[in-house]
Amino acid sequence: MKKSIIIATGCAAVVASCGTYEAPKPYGPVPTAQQLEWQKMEMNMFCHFGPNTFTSAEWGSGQESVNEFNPSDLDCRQWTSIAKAAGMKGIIITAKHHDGFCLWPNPASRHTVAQSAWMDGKGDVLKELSQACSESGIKFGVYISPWDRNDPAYGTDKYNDVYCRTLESALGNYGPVFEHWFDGACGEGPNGKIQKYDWPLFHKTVRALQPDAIMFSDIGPGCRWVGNEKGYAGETCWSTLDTAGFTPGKGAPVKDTLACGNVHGEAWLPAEADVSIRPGWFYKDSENDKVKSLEELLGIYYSSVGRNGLLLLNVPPDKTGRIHDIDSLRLMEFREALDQIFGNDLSSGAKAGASETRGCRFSASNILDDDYDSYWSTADNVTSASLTVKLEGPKTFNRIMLQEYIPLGQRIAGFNIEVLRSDGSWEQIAEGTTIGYKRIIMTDKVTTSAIRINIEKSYACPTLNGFGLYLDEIS
Ligand code: FUL
Repeated sequence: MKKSIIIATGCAAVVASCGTYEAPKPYGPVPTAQQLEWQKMEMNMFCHFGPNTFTSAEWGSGQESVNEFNPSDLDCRQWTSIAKAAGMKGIIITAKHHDGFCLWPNPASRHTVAQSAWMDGKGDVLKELSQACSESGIKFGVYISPWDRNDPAYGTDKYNDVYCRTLESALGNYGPVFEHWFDGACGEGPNGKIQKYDWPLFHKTVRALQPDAIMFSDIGPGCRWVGNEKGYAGETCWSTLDTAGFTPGKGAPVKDTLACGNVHGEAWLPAEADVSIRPGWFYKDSENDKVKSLEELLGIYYSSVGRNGLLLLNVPPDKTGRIHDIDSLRLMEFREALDQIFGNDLSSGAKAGASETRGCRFSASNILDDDYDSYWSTADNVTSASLTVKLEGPKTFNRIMLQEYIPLGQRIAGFNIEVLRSDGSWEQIAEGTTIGYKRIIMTDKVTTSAIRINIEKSYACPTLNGFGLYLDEIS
């Protein structure tokens, strides 16, 4: 009894001495609950599939016969089990690419699976895939190209309504859609005319049908294109972007801005890095020997997920309607490598301390636990500070992972990292600008028993909620 009283008294003293600070106020734009959930997905699979799979085109003309699309052995469960085994959390399918062919029986079009000979016109890829997704816990998303090289109304006001009826059919009948992909491409239709897209109407239509869907385009409104199709975000990567005066497509911000975002940008629009595992977006026999190597995939991972982006990796099904063995084997190697690298956090058992702390609720040790919502922070007027992580003993690593607590906004704009040398001095091994949801810093192999993170510049009191040290001996 006495013992417990003493312990209780001791605890009270600690609470009193370490302050009772409130959580920091959000800084600038912050993610919605849906954007946060989306960012935590980290890696999703893109599936380009359609008439181009059979004609080997990248951009179909829209004049293809509906019978070109004829997978001999469509197996969407194979796609979802490969995605799952690879650690992907969602799949986005090109339900309609620029050629206009719809992979589902879209009543707003005469150029769909329903008019084709495939499964006697009774096939429906969206039905198959959405079911396979819900069975396996993979989220289902759609790409529906506004550019349509087949629809006779394209290039007239009427087409905006046709496109909205297409959205209604695809988004209204297959359960929850986590992401809707608006391709910004806007070329000529079958009549040589170019469409003026009614973006506000398109957004309103998606929002009404799928209130939680993240809308992708060059400028959102849910997430932004990263500005290249190679799978890398800027080394500086703000999740905020200025969108006023811009449109998706030709009116988008310049590519560098899309890669880096805008510091103090007005909207929370995190970067999505789309890249294909093959040279093209659609499957081609001729590219079977050009599937990206494990090293290339790891490089893409570090430059996308490791730079505050989300990776959307395209793995196009082949003419049978299955993902080719070459691609799936490469994905399994990729997963194995990620598990090998990131399955062993060399900071486990470490102890963290900080030069500045916002009371014990926000102590440095919060960066070492597995709770996403526990984080380290400083008092409001403090915008630079150092965290020291003392390892269980000397450890050898070459990857350092940092996470900023983005529910309160992105704040950190400059940091460096030092390691403790055996003579007791500190040596700087890396420096950077932004952190965001996740930042993986690549260094040479280093052996040390302590590491120091110096936050040099932050637009409000800094926050960090995750930290890890890893050894990559593969890439
Ligand atoms: C681009 C398209 O033109 C490509 O064909 C592909 O779908 C890529 C993901 O987006 O804008």
